[in-house]
Amino acid sequence: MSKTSRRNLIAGAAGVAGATLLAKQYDLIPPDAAGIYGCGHTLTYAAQRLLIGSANAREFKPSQITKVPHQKGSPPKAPEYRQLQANGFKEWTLQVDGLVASPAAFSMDQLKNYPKSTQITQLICEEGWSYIAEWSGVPLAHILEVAGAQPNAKYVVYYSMDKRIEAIDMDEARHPQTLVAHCMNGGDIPVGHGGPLRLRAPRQLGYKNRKFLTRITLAESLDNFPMNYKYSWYAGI
Ligand SMILES: Nc1nc2c(c(=O)[nH]1)N[C@H]1C(S)=C(S)[C@@H](COP(=O)(O)O)O[C@H]1N2
Ligand SMILES: [Mo]
Repeated sequence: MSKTSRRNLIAGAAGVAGATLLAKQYDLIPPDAAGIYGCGHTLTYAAQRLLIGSANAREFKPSQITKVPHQKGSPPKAPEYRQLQANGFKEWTLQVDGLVASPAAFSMDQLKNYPKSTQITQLICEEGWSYIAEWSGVPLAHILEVAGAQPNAKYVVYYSMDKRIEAIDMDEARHPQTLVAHCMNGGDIPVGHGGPLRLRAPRQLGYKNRKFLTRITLAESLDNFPMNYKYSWYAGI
């Protein structure tokens, strides 16, 4: 987008209606735009996407890693999870489907053999706490490439063993810091932090960083997914 169009959008922000129109023009209407908070969600998403673009989340030094990181919630109660855990998560798979050329189930071994990226980043919960940790895993962009993401895919919807569902747009999905993480602080991801597999999107708030990742579906729209919009769909920091 040109500098002029950016300026236009920012100027438009003075009037919500104007900004919403411009956001629409640039395809920056978030999927939870409807309802009372709609205008606010649209402004946050459009403004962040245009101003921040592909900026990286801040990275930290090893000495800054939090000694005892906060663990939120408990591991999935499903017997299936316990069985997989008892076998060292060797049988865990990541299903990739939807708008891809080759739907597939990736094993942990396969994922561990893909290119690996490491980052020391902060996980920030909307409740007001945070921690810094090292994460390693496969860039989600690589998995999208292997599976053959179709050009009409607009969202990556993801599922976890505890049935929670989340989604990010393709910009976030292809951002080099967005990982399908299988390592935390140099070892396997502990169960308390989402082992064996977690979506790590350090530019997004905690709740977008789903633990116990089981499935990724590419979609053109979120209309037919049971999304939970308790929090804003776009959680850029
Ligand atoms: N599957 C799953 N992932 C989840 C959650 C959850 O309840 N289930 N909670 C989210 C929220 S709100 C936060 S803040 C982080 C907390 O991660 P932590 O336990 O590593 O601190 O996990 C996120 N990922
Ligand atoms: Mo959170």
